This record gives sequence, structure tokens and C-alpha cells, in this order.
Amino acid sequence: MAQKFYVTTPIYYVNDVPHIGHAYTTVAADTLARWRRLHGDDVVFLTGTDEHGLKVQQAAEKNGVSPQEWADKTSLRFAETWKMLDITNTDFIRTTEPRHRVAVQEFLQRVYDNGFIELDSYEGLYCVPCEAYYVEDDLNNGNCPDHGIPVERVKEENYFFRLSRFEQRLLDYYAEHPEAVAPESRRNEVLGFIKQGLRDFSMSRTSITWGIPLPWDENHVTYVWFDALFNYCTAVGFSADPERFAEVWPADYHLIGKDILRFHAVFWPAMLMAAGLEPPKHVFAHGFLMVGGERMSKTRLNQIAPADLVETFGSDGFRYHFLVDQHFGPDGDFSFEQMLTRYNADLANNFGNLASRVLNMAVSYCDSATPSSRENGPLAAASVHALERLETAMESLNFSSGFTAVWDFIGATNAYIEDRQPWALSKAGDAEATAAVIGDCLEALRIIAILSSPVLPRASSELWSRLGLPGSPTEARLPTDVVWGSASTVGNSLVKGAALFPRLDVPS
Ligand code: ME8
Repeated sequence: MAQKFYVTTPIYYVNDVPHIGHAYTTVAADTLARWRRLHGDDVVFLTGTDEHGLKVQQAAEKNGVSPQEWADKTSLRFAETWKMLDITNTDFIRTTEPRHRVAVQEFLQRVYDNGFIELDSYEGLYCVPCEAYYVEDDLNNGNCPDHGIPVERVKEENYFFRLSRFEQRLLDYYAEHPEAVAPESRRNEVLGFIKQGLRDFSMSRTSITWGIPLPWDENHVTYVWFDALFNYCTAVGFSADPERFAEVWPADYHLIGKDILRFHAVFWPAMLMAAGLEPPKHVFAHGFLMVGGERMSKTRLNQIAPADLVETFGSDGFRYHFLVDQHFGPDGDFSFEQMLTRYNADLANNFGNLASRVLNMAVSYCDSATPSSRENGPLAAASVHALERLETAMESLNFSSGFTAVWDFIGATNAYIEDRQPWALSKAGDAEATAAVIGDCLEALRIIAILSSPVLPRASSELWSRLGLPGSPTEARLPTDVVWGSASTVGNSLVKGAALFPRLDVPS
């Protein structure tokens, strides 16, 4: 039976519309999902929207609609954006769905029965955009350290989650599972935070109504983070399908931004432990995409909508930029000029040109049919090397370095053509040598189509059909199908086609 692989993105707040920051995480998760499918895994890939809490309630009020109407409208914008970017999520969860309410209530009851939720009163400094409490020491001149706006003093009688009781268990867990939080700088941040001592946190609210009521006290609704994090369990059958839940949980990867690391690597595993459930296997927190050196935000009006870039670069061009030009881990600055330059260099010139020149030559010199490639031809070793580098890089989610290895292989194939000059061989009447070089290049293209398919689903599939190959590169399996000469391609009918990535003009 195929191995299960469960990957998630954060569920995005519906107070905001999708921007390239959200797309950054989601495209990475999609590429990982596609990558695991190439290995034959049965991939469960979840994304969705976070629809409860004060932020959403306030956004709805401001727009004069009910929170549900607001959530319906904005959630759809996220779903449409993911469709535009060829995201292959297998489920899309909304926290206002009945399945989620049922699962969260069952989970809460379990944690309450286990004695980890208790009534207490609390006075604290609350930041609405963070949906979190702070203490004086956390603040910058009285302002939220993350949003730079004043916090509100809030006093509530609330239910508390006894996070403090999990300090040692979390430290033990992370000592036994050093791979559970990555990159390493984030793991150190998490350990440092736990070692400072963990405070219990308020997990219910009476001041708002937009949330899931506590099953044992309906005057309280569940704190938005307590509700939101559980989406990862709801979607794989926590309440509805225990057999499936046992099979799919724990998640293999939660991909998140560094802003929500503590929630995922401290609160969440403790909440799971409190219910007798296993923590996720890996939490990977990437950095922020900045625009002009600043974090994107509604107030700064510097958010970029994915659709605006897709219009120019196409969905593959968008995916390539955020995965390969940007490093997944540290912060990165978005620049349109850089995106354009790399698009022209890597996609139009390197990838696109290779495909069109090889197909053009094959059509002209080989009667539009694939000649045989040489067993262990000159490019075979380079293809093995590309796969090795990609496999190693993907183990640490280093998309940039992994796919650069594939582009190096593309570069090597282009260099091979320059070196052998098949047009000269053909002119000299050496049909055998011409066919050998073209056969090698077509085999390289077949392998390139498979290896680039997680990042460029459209172009790789188009290339695949121009190569006269049946099905789609997504059906290939690694490593067998990228072994040099592993597919019977001789005599396949080849098609030239238009440029896969038309060159874009650089504005003067
Ligand atoms: O935090 N650069 O939702 P959210 C890179 N609902 N990634 C960015 C980014 C940027 N500039 N801006 C946003 C929430 N992101 C909660 C999550 S999960 C149980 C609940 C991405 O809409 C990044 O993944 O504020 C970040 O963690 C997430 O969007 C925050 O999305």
C-alpha cells in the first residue's frame, strides 16, 4: 500500500484577501505534495480558511455584512487563487463548517475531561491582529512588537489551557525529535521560548460570539487559535472517521511562516499531548517576503495580489519565482525586476529554448520521430547527479537549491548541443551522429519534464505531450522513470509548438 504523506498550509484569515505571502507558503506546500506523489506516496494536502475570532468579526462589521457572509466571500477568493496557481490540495477546510465544530467540541471535551482546561480570571494586554495576549515586557513603547499598534487592556473570566504543565514534556519531545522544528534557527527559538517558562493561556472568550461554543459552558466561545489549529485534525477524520484519522495523523509537514511558529511548535503540540494525540512530525517555518524592505500589510498598501503577477508571468512563472528565486527559510525581498530577469534567463532562455531547439531539430533532421538515445550517453551521468542533488535538497525543503540542480542539467544539455552542433553533423550528411545527439537531447528533455513537474506543472505537461509521451509527467515514478533510457520512446511523434515561455520585454 502507498505510504501516506500529510502536508498542510496555515489556514488563512478571511479578514484579508490573498496576497503573495499566502501564495508563497501554498505554492511550496503544493510543490512538496507533487514531489511526494512522484515518489508514489498517497498525499493528503490540506489548506483552507480561518474564519472565527475578533479580527474577522470586526472586518465583517466594517463592511456591513454578517461574519458568515464575509467569510463565504473571502474564503472563495482564496479557493479561486489556489485554482489559478494549479494548487493540488485534496481538501479545503473552513473553520465555520459543521464538521469542524463537531470535531473541535469533541477535542475540547477531551482536554477538559483530562483536567488541562480550568476556569480562572485574567487581565491582560491584547493585540487584536495577533489574537494574542502580551505582557508589558513584550511591548515596544506600549505597542504590539509585531504590529506596532497599541494593545488593549482586557479583563475576562476565562477558561485556561494549562500550558505550563507541558514545559518538560515539550523539552523532552524536542530532545528526542530534533528534526521536528526546522530550520535550526527556528528550533532554537522554540527551545529558548519554552525554557523561559510557559504561561497558561486563556482559551475561551465571553466578549465575542463569533466562534465555537465550549461544549460544557455555552457562554464561552473557543479562542480562535485553539479552534484554528485543530483544523489539521478535523480534516483527516478526528471525529468523523477514526480509522482514517489513525492512518493519516500525525501530519508529516506543517508549512508555516515564522509569525506563527510559537502557536505551531509550542501551543499545538501541547494541546495534542493534552488530548493524548501525537504532535506533528515536522513544523517548517519560513521567513517573510518583504516588499521594498517592509513587511506586506493592508495599512502600508504594499500587498501584491497573485493574479497581478500571474497575468504577466503565468502560473508556472509565478511558482518558479517564489520557489527557486526565493530561498525557503530566510526573509526575502520581492522585486518585480528580479522576477522578470530570472523569468527571461531561466524559463524563456534556458528551459524554453532548450525545448524548442531540440524539438525543432528533431522535426527537421529526424522526421518528427524520436530516434533512440545512447545507453549511458554523455548526459546520463548529469541526469543522475541532478536527481541526487534534488533528492538531498528536498529532504530539508531547500526548493531553491533542489530545482537549481535541474536547471543546471538543462544548462548542461544546452551546452552539449553547442558542443556537438547537430546542425553541422546533419549538413555533413552524418545522419547517425545527428540522430544520436538528438536522441540524447530528447531523453534529457523527458527527464527534465518529470523533474521540473512539481514546479512547472503546465510547461512540463505540455513538453511531455510534444515529446509524444503518453499520459502526463505527474504519473511518472521516481527514481525508476528518470533512469536514462527507461522509457520506450523510439518512433514517438514529436510536435514543435509555440514558445513555452515567451520572452518578456524589460520595461525601459
Ligand atoms: O496567521 N511572507 O493566518 P494569516 C511570507 N489564521 N509568508 C506570508 C507573508 C509574507 N509576507 N504573509 C503571510 C494566520 N504569509 C492564522 C493561521 S493556522 C492554524 C492559523 C503566510 O492569514 C505565512 O504562511 O495571517 C503566514 O504564516 C501565514 O500566511 C499567515 O496567514
